[in-house]
Amino acid sequence: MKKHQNYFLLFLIVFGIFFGVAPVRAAKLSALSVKGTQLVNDKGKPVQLKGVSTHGLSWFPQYVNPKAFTNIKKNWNANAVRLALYTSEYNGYCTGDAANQKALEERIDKGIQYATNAGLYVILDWHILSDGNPRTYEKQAVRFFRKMASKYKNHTNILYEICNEPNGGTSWSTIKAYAKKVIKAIRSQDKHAVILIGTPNWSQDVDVAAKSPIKGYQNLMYTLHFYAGTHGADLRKKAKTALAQKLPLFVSEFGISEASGSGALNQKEGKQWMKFLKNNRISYIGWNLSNKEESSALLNSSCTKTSAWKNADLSPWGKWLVKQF
Ligand code: IDC
Repeated sequence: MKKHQNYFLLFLIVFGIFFGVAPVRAAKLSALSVKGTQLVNDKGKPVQLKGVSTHGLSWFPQYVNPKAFTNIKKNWNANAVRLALYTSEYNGYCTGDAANQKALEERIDKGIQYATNAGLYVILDWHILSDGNPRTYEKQAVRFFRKMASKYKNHTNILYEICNEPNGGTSWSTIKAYAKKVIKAIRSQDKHAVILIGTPNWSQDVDVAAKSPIKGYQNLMYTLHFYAGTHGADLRKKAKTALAQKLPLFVSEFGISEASGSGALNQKEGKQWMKFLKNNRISYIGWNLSNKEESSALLNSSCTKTSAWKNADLSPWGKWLVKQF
């Protein structure tokens, strides 16, 4: 080989290292697990996830983009994003046609990719709501989560939330029967990922779940949802009861508006909740990343930007939440 060819080869190698092997990609996040009631990293240190939830992926797809997710991490200082996949409402995963289902899965794939590149944990949320009983679409859930867990078993940054908010009087034993099937499907592919389980009465009755938690699996947590405009000390009491019984809690959705997603913000009650979450190092995810005209939207309804938000683009709730991160 001639000398100038050697130099050229050397140039290629150095160029390759700088631009190919080491692109601007976030380091792999620590795998999470559950120790007692606490979420911990791979060194056993407590971890508190803090982040935002998308609105329904069918409703507001525009916010699933790389710059938005980088903004969440870098400008807002959050470390997690929740992808809300409605099952029933508004082109839901289980009520829309096959093309809609495919589009939603592609959006999830992109969302996971963008979150991973941004260095965020990502919660894949099976957002049951008007379909109050998770068993309504149990078969679809089992198939969906098995597929996702198989695809993403090598990711260390994914948490599976298997039923947003059971309601309509669905009992804890019914939810448990559902959860066992879905957990089994996930564990057939991924032995470790943290799984979040919804609780009765719109994920409020954690005290009921605490009396009879799911046995035989590691890394399970139970969800507690609150809206400070509606829920206060009474609901915190349920949470305290559950913690005292060693039930691991995760606040995968909350707001300080009323539970309707609208109405006045209650910042005072919101502060009480944040104190409680901080003291107990409970992870929390704020609802919702959109500019919908409702007080639980994080962006002003006049803001049409889908990333690079200035403080003035945030709604009063958005400003409040970002200060907590
Ligand atoms: C609300 C949205 C609203 C949408 C509605 C659909 O904010 O724009 O029209 O869902 O039915 C929840 C649910 C969450 C709700 C939210 C506010 O998980 O889907 O979002 N909320 O009502 N539980 C308690 C409150």
